[in-house]
Amino acid sequence: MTWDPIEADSIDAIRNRDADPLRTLARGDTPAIILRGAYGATDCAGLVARFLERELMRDPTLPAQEGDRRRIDIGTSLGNRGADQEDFLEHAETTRALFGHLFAGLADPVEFIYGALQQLAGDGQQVLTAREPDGREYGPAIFRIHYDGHAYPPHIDHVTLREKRFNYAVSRFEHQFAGILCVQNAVSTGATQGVLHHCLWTEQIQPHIRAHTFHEYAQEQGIDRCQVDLQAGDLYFFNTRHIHEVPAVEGDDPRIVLAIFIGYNEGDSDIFVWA
Ligand SMILES: O=C(O)CCC(=O)C(=O)O
Ligand SMILES: [Fe+2]
Repeated sequence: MTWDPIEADSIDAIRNRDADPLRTLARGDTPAIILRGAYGATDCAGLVARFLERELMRDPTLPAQEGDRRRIDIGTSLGNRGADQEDFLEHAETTRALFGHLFAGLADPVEFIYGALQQLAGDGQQVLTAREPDGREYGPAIFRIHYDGHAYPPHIDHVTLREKRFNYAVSRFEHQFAGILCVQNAVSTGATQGVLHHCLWTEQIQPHIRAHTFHEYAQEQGIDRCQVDLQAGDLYFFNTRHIHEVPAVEGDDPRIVLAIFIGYNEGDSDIFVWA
């Protein structure tokens, strides 16, 4: 069976091809669901201008300084902040407050990404921001700004399998997905694009991840890969248990995405979203 993305320019077209695309993603039968050109290019440019205006990102046209970070986050990352749950939930509150006014005058990209996911899920499941039993919510989504030289080497994302965070409500989900809206891509050399490997993580794979030898392993094993070429306004979803990577950003245009993580169980009434 070939391993191809489910790709279209509307959710209806995606669901005509696959009536239950999130289940297909959970089962690993497709590398990605790709929605093309769904968020406006003008709004993408508007977001970048807004981040610069509010000094939420470093202006890439200014000379680089010693110690500049290669990745800037606008939002609250469970992966980075989850070690202290109190601090994480407090930080998430500031992100929600920021997102309450950051998009004024633009199409709300967080609402957009939640809406797309809800449409993919259909009526049987409700998409909502992840929350603890006491009702406190996680950060709803995160902008990530990646500058020249930033790369994600082959890895997975999973709250329990990788991060071993059993003290969060999202640990009940068997499957974790990511949703990535491309707000701006690096200059179009085509080099900086996400790659998904047709290989679900297991304990046996971990030594190759740790030793940075996954590429050799994948070649030996003849593992398929799927490169997802994105332009501003494209949105893709993938199962983060598939080994994946993003090669280094090249050039002065940072790669900017809006990212969410998604907790999914077949037949569960809720789909939880966080960052
Ligand atoms: O930016 C992407 O396309 C994927 C990023 C990623 O793998 C991650 O944030 O864990
Ligand atoms: Fe990832």
